[in-house]
Amino acid sequence: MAATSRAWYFAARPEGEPDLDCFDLRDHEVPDPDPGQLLVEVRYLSVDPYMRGRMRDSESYAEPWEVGDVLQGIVVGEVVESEHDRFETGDLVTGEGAWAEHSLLDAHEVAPVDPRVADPPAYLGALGMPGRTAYFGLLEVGDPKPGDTVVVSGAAGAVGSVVGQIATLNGCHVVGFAGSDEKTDWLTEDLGFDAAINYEATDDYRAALEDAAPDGVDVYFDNVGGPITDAVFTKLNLDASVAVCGQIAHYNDEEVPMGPRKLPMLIAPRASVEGFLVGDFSGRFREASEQLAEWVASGQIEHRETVVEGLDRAPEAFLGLFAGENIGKQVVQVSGPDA
Ligand code: NAP
Ligand code: FER
Repeated sequence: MAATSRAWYFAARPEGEPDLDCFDLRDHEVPDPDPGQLLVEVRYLSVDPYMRGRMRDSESYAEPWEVGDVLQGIVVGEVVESEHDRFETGDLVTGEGAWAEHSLLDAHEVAPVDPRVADPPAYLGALGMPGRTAYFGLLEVGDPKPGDTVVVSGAAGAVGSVVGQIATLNGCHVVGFAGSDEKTDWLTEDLGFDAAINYEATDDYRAALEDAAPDGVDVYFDNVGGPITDAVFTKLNLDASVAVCGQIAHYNDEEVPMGPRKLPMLIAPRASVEGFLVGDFSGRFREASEQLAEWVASGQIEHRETVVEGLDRAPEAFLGLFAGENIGKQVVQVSGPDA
């Protein structure tokens, strides 16, 4: 039976900072699932920085949204109708769906959610795409050695908080940049970071880094770009590596900011700077998911989600990413026992 569901539509492309006018909440008809599809009741919806890229009218790693489209994102949901023999009604799954109460998912593209390993929203964070990004970006691109100093920006976010903890497990000296005392306290008191810098409370990032990373920087995991990255570039050690994961400080820019940049700082340390996409490692997702689940189940990696209640607040949750309102992974609870 086809379901009627409220869903968020893309209403207008933003210029600069997006706002609530970019979004429109309407009813839509969800068709019956075709063979190979699952109809799910959405429990949790992920909002992610890359979605800002999908609002642009230009091809990138993610296909642009067209005005009038239902917005897409990774969800955790409960199967209410299955047209695939691997899944049955009542199963919890995660996969690409819609910003909606009900969504059709492709059964070949979903993964099971096991609430015995972690609460379901963790499958959008440490046990989902952000966790895998941290795992491959740090271990394969950054490639730290025990004793190295690893610096991560956006350190209290979904990706950054996992990066720092994996670096700690690898015997590194770990320093994070984040935007509040509550965040830096979480990093040093709960997650085992050696030091954390609240960049909103200091003007001199370079001096703060000299204190936090007295031996210089061997690996920089960059989630943000901008002036934090400029400061880290001045402290790179010989053969340092920079893993460029994200540049959220620039996602709302309409023009590439020009001016004196820090590339000369890469010459003497012979530093390598490498961008990557988590999808580059899709052939190894099972390995990452198993390792992350083991670390989470054993308590070696802590995870945290900031939960905004209600589908109607999804745009607000997305916009909050650019104001640093989340600690850990930002999710929206759409339905469920406690919604
Ligand atoms: P997140 O870190 O959970 O959320 C974004 C955070 O960015 C905010 O909480 C905020 O924290 C910080 N931020 C926002 N504007 C900033 C600015 N102007 N300067 C410094 N920090 C700022 O998001 P996430 O999902 O983990 O993603 C982190 C980064 O990784 C993003 O750039 C994302 O695009 C990227 N990413 C890349 C891949 C890939 O495959 N390459 C995959 C996933 C994510 P503060 O309070 O600290 O400012
Ligand atoms: C992001 C989330 C995902 C991002 C990139 C990706 C640069 C890439 C995903 C893929 O591999 O397709 O925030 O920012």
